[in-house]
Formats: sequence, structure tokens, C-alpha cells
Amino acid sequence: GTAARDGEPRPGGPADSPFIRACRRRPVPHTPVWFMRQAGRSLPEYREIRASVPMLESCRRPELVTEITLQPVRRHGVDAAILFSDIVVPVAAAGVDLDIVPGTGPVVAEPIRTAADVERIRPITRDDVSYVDEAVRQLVVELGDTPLIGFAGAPFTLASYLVEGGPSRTHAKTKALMYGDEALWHALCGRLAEVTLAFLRVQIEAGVSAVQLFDSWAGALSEADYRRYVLPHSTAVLSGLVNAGVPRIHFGVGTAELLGAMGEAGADVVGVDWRTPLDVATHRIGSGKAVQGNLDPCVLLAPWPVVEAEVRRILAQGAAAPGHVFNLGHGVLPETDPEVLTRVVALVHELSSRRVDQ
Ligand code: 1CP
Repeated sequence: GTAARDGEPRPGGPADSPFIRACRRRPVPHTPVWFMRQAGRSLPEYREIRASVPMLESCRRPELVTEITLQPVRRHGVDAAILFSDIVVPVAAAGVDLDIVPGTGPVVAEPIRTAADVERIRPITRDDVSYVDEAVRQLVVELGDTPLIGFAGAPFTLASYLVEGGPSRTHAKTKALMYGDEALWHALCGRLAEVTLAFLRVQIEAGVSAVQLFDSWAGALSEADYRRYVLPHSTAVLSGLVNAGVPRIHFGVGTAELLGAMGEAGADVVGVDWRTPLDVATHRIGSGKAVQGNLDPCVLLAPWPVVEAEVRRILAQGAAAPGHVFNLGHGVLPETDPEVLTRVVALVHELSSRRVDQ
């Protein structure tokens, strides 16, 4: 972007938006809100586009990426867009043979087992993901003052799909490799960190206003194992972006025991799932970081008075943090009524803009 990266951002531009201000722990006119998986199957307009286009193909067509990314911004009035893509997109661009299978998720043709398998994951350049570069550039124009979030999967979560060959509840094969061949594990995660860092740099150069590193499944590990096997690699990604000029968000599920360590990985904002109240999370993460979260996505299926009470509680607990971005504790469920999401955005804005001069 053209915003002055060292000084104050252009007034009114995306870098001066409530979302980016909250990430940077600056005063905000209202608490910003967006939803993980806000683009997706909860929206009929998304299902219509995707009816005839496979998932990975839709991620590689800039005009579809742009349209799908804009849908929840138009419909809900969220404070940020998130690029429509998937965490396996850069891994496929790096040469791994995989597909996203409807009803299952990512499926890898030949799961990673050996050093030779790791070597076949090539470093990527902008040309390998030119469709992402193009989509981001289009979106930045279309979005105007609304910030666009870029994202990537963190090394552990990517490694889990590559080693298991698909989604896993226990991550047993992944842990077997991690405990059984530590050198190979670090080689794999080192290579994935390079791919992820390159992928995020492409998005930043194309103009995203923030990035989120998803380590969705890191909560499967103890803190000691997280520190030994995962933290160095996530730190390599996040610290590689320290001078990139955009806030970095780091998120995982089931991470109550890992919040301190995840904060140490170098993010500006730590995402929290619904299991840990935001005031407790703020204390665990330590000073100098904003928090993001943390409404249980299942609460959106409850009657409105329940939703409203939970939104109030989360705003009150989030006020303990030096910056709060309202979000869910994980992604929107496909069965969610989109009108409830729109109401939540309006409610967060209304309740938080009443709290003046805190
Ligand atoms: O047919 C469909 O609609 C496919 C469902 C789908 C969608 C909409 C998948 C397959 N990926 C996506 C898009 C997607 N993936 C986004 C879009 C932007 C937005 O949030 O609006 C994002 C950020 C992701 C990232 C992603 N993919 C993560 C990290 C976030 C999280 O939810 O934890 C993970 C773990 C994936 C893997 C994945 N891709 C798709 C599925 C069904 C899964 C999960 C499978 C599993 O249970 O392991």
C-alpha cells in the first residue's frame, strides 16, 4: 500500500480502520468485528458460485476469489475482508499433489514420509501463485477503506495434513514422525515455514493490510512439545514479517495452555478460542498484544437472547486487553443463519461505540 509505513497512516484509509487500529492497540471508534470462514457455505450466494466450480479451482480464479471475498463484506458490514483461499493452496503451488474433497477437506495423494518427500516441496515465488497476487490487487481496489486480511497455515497445521494425508482427529502419524525422527520433522517444518513466509510476502506486496497465521491444530500438543517442535518454525514465519509493516495475527484452537508461547512467536494479535475467557487469555498472553475472539460458533445456532448475552460478556472481557478484535473462537459453521451474523456485527458496533473515553 501507499500508507506511510513508519508514521501515521492516511486518515480514513485501511491502515487507519478500526480493525487495524485495534490490532495496533490504538483507540477505536468501535470494536471491529470479522468472522473466520465468513466467506463460505453459510452464504447462499457462495453456494451458488461454488455449485459448478471445485474448491481449489475457485481459489485459482481471481474474479471468483474477488467476488467470494466481497460477499460477506457487502452482506454483514464486517470491519475486514479475508482473502478467499485455503491453507493448502501454497503447498499445492509448491508441487504437492493434493485436492480439497467436498465433505472431507484437504487430501494428499502421497503423504510425506521421508527426506526425499520433503525435498519435493519446492520453494515458491510470486509466479507460482500469480492468481493470489492478482486477486489481492483487485480486492484492494474494490474494498477501498475496508482492510483485507491475508493468511497462511502455520508449519504444524500444514505438516499435519501432509503427514496424515488428510484431516485427522488425533494427529497420530504426525506425532509419530515428530517424536520418531526429530531431524526429519524439523526439515519438513523448516521447508513449510519458507513456503508460508514466501506466500505471505506475496500477499503483503500485493496490498493486504494484515495477515493471520492459522495454527488451527497446535492445541493437540503440550506446551513443552509446542516449544520444542513448533515454536521455532512459527517464529521464523512471524519474525520474517517484522518489518513488513502490517499487523500479524496468530490463531489456534484448544490453545489455552499455549497462549503464552504462541504470543512469544511474535504476533501483534493472538486469536483465542471460546474455551478461555478473554481477560484470562490477556493475562496469559502477556502485555503488548491485542486479542481476537472468541464467541463459540455454536452459540450462533441458539436463540437471539443467548447470542446477545454472550456478545456482551465477550466485549466486557475483551476490554481487559490493550486491543480487541471481535471474532468467533473458530470458523462459521455452514448451518449458521447469515442473518444472525449480520445482527452480531450491528450489536458489537452498537454496544462498543457506547463505551466512550475509556
Ligand atoms: O466446499 C467448500 O466450501 C469447501 C469448504 C472450505 C472453505 C470454504 C475449505 C475446505 N476451505 C475453505 C476456505 C478457507 N479455508 C478460508 C476462507 C476464508 C474465510 O475464512 O472466509 C480459510 C481462512 C481457510 C483456512 C483453512 N483451511 C484452515 C484454517 C482455518 C480453520 O478453520 O481452522 C484449515 C484447517 C483448512 C483446512 C480445510 N479446508 C477445507 C476444510 C473443510 C478444511 C478443514 C478440514 C479438517 O477438518 O481438517
